[in-house]
Amino acid sequence: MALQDARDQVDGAVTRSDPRGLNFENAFGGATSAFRRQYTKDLAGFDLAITGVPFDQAVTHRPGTRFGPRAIREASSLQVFDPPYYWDFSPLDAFAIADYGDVGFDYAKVSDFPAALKAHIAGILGQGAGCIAMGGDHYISFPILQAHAEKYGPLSLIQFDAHSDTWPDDDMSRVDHGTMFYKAVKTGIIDPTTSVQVGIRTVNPDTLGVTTIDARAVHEAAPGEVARRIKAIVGDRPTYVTFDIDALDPAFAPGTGTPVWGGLSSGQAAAILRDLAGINMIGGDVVEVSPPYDTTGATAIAGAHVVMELMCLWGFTRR
Ligand SMILES: [Mn+2]
Repeated sequence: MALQDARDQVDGAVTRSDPRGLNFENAFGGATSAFRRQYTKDLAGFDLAITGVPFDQAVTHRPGTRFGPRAIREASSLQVFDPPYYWDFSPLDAFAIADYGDVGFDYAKVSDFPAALKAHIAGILGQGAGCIAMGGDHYISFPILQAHAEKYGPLSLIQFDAHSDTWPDDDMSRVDHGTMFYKAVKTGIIDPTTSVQVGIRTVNPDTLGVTTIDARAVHEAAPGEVARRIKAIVGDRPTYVTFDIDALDPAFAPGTGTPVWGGLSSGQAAAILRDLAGINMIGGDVVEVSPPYDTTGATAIAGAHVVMELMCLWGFTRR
């Protein structure tokens, strides 16, 4: 690409005519859609939609993830010049990918939020596109999983996380980022026997039957071996991948609400995600990126890398 062409290319989020392809506009300027993809709610002709869920009212400790989608979009502008390393294709070239914008909701009507998010995701899936979501706190995975399960049936879950998020929900009504996978198991949208949590390093004696590969187990095995164990658990079943950025050690992702030491390095996560290629991934999310605690921007950059890896995993079997 000639420098002059690059100078001509600006605001690809609204001006690009081809939904496929890399993007060479200045990383520091222009409208910051996710990966410089076209902003649209009309998914005719699109394969995959990236959407933001700026919701952080379900946290137990520090808020701030409502600013996550915006920060990940900005960080993603660094990842559109080249194909992703380790992969033999670029999802940005191989697929028509849209930035579907954010879910709309009334911040002061928290009880209305779950239904609003589920309908938002169903609106994407109903147009025949896949969906990758950017949080937001981890509660958002529950309405998103509900929408996917209505289309695909009970799902296998791969959850990267410091916390199990399977704490009991007394009347199943909590909007809580620590109980949503309890509800997902109890309501049958997740099959615990074919699901796995990776990077866990907080106590929860009842895993509800979900396999745990805790942080120490990750550290004591090669990334490729961890990926093989995960793939053996989910097999070829329809699988949803949720990546809580606090799966990474606070040294790599300090900008999150409930950090715990002893976590995965970004290098371990990158290698594990790459070696999951071939799973039947039907959707995914990255959650808990909290820009107010992300003083260097490293957490948002990690979040954008995870979204890229999720796009690769989604696209690997669909090329
Ligand atoms: Mn979590």
